[in-house]
Amino acid sequence: WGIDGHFIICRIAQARLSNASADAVKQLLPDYAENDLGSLCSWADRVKFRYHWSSALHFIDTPEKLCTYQYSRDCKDANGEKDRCLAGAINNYTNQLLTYSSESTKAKYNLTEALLFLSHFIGDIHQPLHVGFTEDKGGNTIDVHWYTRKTVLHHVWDVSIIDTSEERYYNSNVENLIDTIQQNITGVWADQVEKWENCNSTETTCPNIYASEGIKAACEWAYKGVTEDSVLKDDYFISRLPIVNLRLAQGGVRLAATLNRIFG
Ligand code: DCM
Ligand code: DCM
Ligand code: DCM
Ligand code: ZN
Ligand code: ZN
Repeated sequence: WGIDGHFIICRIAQARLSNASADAVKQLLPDYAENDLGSLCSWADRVKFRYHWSSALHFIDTPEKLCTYQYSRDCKDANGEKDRCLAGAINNYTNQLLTYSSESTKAKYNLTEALLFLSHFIGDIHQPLHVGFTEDKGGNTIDVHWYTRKTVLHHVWDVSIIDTSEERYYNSNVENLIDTIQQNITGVWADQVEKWENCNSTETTCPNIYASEGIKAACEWAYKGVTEDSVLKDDYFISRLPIVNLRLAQGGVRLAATLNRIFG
């Protein structure tokens, strides 16, 4: 996602925190963030160049056309480096944050950075093309037109669909889009939310579930009907926007659920 996608997910999440985790997040955020997790939700993108090792943690590559994800195949030894992918990073930073209440182990980690990485990566794993195909780098090598503008398919899903939605329906105001998603979470999606939150297990977070949904959505919605130099306009926008809104909602709900399990 771009800045707005991450901002939306962190804002939705922070409003759903338990008292204990709201407190922990407040303690971990730097003062200049003024207790707004959304304002630092894109921090992980800004440090890609400073922390070179982190750039491979923003995505998962899966084999062309299979439309499936498997941790052992796609992350465990990705690029010859153990667990160096988006799902491995989510597990890693979740484990780091679990040391928060233990004075003896928390000093090993920078838990402010761990919170900012985790908040960003639970967002990214809900962008379908961050769990795309190796061969096209999650849609980065597929040239398309978004209406009249030249771009790549990956960017359409990171940024363009959200931007066009904000311009067309929300008076170019991201807060209005957040309000609508929050209304849907307590409205039309209310009976699914508990299922989104749970991990089907005793795990603190479940990136493998999020990633499996992601590659499925990438095949069914993002890649579908798109070829090199496709012109994407209203047909694509109108049919894909509900998927983008759903993934933003799930990202926010699951970030909150994960933080609530971490901090109790
Ligand atoms: N790291 C991470 N997530 C992973 C693997 C590594 O955040 N899945 C981070 C933790 C270290 C940093 O990479 O702070 C540098 O690791 P290394 O020294 O192994 O390059
Ligand atoms: N790390 C982790 N999970 C991973 C990979 C790395 O928690 N999947 C952590 C362990 C160390 C740091 O990153 O704190 C350095 O990683 P490594 O020891 O793999 O170089
Ligand atoms: N990306 C991805 N899959 C890849 C490579 C990159 O999803 N195999 C993502 C990371 C960034 C965007 O695409 O969000 C652009 O990547 P970069 O800046 O590395 O070109
Ligand atoms: Zn991206
Ligand atoms: Zn990212």
